[in-house]
Amino acid sequence: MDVRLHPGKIFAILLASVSLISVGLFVSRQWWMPAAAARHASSLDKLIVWAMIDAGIAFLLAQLALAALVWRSRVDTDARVVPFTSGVRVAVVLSVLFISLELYSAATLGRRAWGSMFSVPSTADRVRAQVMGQQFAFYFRYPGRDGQFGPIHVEKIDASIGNYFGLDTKKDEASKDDVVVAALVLPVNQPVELILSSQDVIHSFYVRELRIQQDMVPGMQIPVRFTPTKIGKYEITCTQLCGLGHYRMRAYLEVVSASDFEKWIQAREH
Ligand SMILES: [Cu+2]
Repeated sequence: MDVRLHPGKIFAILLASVSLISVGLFVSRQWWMPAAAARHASSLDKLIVWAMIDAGIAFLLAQLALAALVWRSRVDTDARVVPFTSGVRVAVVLSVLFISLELYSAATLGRRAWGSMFSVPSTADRVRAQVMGQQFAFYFRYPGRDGQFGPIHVEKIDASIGNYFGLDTKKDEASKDDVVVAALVLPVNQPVELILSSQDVIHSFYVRELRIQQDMVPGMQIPVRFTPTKIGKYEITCTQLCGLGHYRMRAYLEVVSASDFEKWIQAREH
């Protein structure tokens, strides 16, 4: 008996194994996102899981069908190619149905996830901070005891003296107690509002655990509202290719207890 495998059969086995293993890595969560740490994250995760299941099934079916066809194929010199004309209409109708169903469910789930992030009202009880992006760092400003952000004077922005927000602390009463820092600290389980801007080019504010990724655009003040739910230290990275130093543009978000946050902010307000 000839036990040698035809190269086509080896290819079919390889294709099926690689497909099954790569889907298995996602199903077993070997390749997965870090645990979520914000209230809106569950609706976003649901959307991602749904998209992964949907794409995973389609991927697996297509790859296994291909592997099965390759397995069965023979090298026949006198084989004729048989066109599959009668199947075209069925294939088109099924594709249109499948894609419509996909778009409909993605839009329904997506609308909910989008709403949980961007249709959140700006309430007065939110902890507020401004985030300024510049090549290649993030800076954060809290309004201080008066709850007011002092005005930004663009001509006064000067990183060399640490005036990242262009504040005039001599003239502007509201600027005097503003707290400007290089790390973001937030209290757990309290609604937060961050206002994102940029000094130079487009940057992006990305925290994996918060499931938040928002561009920071020069000339715009973009609000991001969320509630952190887990104490911990999370990396903030710039995910918009913004120049030669893009790779080192990052900062840290520390989510702490309400009392630790009070202590931290009081030590800096003056
Ligand atoms: Cu950047």
